[in-house]
Amino acid sequence: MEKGLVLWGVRSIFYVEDSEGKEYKCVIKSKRLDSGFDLKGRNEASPIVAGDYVMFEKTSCDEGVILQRLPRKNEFTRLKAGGRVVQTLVANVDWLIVVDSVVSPPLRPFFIDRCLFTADLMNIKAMIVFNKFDLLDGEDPEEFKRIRQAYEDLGYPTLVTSTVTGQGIEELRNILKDKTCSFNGRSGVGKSTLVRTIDPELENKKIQVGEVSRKFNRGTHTTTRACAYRLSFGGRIIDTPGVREFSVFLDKPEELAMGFRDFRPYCNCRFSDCQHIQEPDCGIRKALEDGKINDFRYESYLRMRETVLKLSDAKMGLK
Ligand SMILES: Nc1nc2c(ncn2[C@@H]2O[C@H](COP(=O)(O)OP(=O)(O)OP(=O)(O)O)[C@@H](O)[C@H]2O)c(=O)[nH]1
Ligand SMILES: [Mg+2]
Ligand SMILES: [Zn+2]
Repeated sequence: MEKGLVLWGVRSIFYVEDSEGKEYKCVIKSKRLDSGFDLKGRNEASPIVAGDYVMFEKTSCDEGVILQRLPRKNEFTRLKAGGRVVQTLVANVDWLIVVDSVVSPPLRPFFIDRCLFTADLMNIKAMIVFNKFDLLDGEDPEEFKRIRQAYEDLGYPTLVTSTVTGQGIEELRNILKDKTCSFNGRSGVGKSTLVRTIDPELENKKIQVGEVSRKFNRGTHTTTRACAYRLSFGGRIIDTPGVREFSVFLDKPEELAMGFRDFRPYCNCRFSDCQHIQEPDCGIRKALEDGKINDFRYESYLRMRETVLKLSDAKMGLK
């Protein structure tokens, strides 16, 4: 039995790399592998994901059996299927890199905020890459600058990149070097293109990139499974499939505000169960009026609250 790293998996087959960098096509030994994750009555999409360390046994020169999943340092998890399924997208990363595009598909801070919220909840360091900066030509960069600065002020490092002009690519390489990071974000923002641009030596991996649909101005879900790549300059990058919906793994809406870094100092409302909507003496609304909380962050809070309410209703329906 030896330790291996899960590079990618599809259904019940997982590709595991041994300490010498050799890949083995593995299955899980028992029918169920205890994940140890508190699922709160939900199902889990897969107990093993890219970035997991496992104990496995080689059964031939390129096949093996997974016996155990080792404890995770962290995991990036969302709810899907109307809140009934817990899906871990990636595990054991040093940095979660939320990728969004500034244009096409248009920038969506509320999506970034869901990822950042989850990263904070799961104790993962997170940063933001704003890709496709070449397309910002002629657009209003003031609004973008304001949003970027807001994230910097919150303590999330940001980087502007373009795979067309090469802007920010060298900086990105320096960030990734000798670490394990993952690219997460919506479909079509350029995660896979960034992987290919960062390390041209991955050419033989034939990483697919897709078009952005003209009709809907969104990606076409080209990458279908998370995959860890070894970078030739040191480190690993995990490319993940773009997700359309990202619901936070949280049951109670009243826990939501505390998960927003910028809200925390102002959670001193008159009512301890304040929802920060229209209650009197609400610390959050006051901070919003005083300009201490950004309007787009409050907007994200409202949207996430709606989702959490809807999903906890759906979960009630299950019982
Ligand atoms: N103009 C411009 N286009 C880019 C840039 N980066 C990526 N693209 C284009 O964006 C489209 C989508 O890129 P992908 O890399 O497939 O996006 P993805 O985030 O991996 O999408 P999924 O795999 O579906 O999650 C492709 O047509 C890329 O050529 C960029 O910096 N500038
Ligand atoms: Mg992709
Ligand atoms: Zn309040």
